[in-house]
Amino acid sequence: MSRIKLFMLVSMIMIFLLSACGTKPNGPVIVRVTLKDFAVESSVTEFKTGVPYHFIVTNEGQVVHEFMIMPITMDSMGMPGMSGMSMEQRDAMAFMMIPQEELSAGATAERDYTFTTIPQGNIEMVCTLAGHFEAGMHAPVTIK
Ligand SMILES: [Cu+2]
Repeated sequence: MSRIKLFMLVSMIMIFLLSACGTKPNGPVIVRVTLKDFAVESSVTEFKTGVPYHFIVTNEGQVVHEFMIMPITMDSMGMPGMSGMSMEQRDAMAFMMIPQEELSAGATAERDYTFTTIPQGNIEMVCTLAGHFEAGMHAPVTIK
């Protein structure tokens, strides 16, 4: 093999290896969530099971918030049926949560989460700190 051909072969292998490095598998889907006094807004509201999501949650409010994705059942008064529940019980129901310790005013917290099952019923992004849900901090999502 001539030097030129060897050089070309090596070059082609290098180019192949470099381009192979450039084609990374798709990363997680970015979900930007904004918490306000008192609302929850999300760039994604329709989720699919098996897809990795990267949640970037920012508290743009003046007070501390938390972030949870959980099933919500409303009672006959249109209030969330979790008034009798302890914080531990609510946490156990949640698919994912970012506690208030990480979401003081102005803070941003991040989590990776992949839905594995299609839940029954009404699923919402919520903040369940006292009075916040009732003030408007809940937004329905769908999981397919
Ligand atoms: Cu809140």
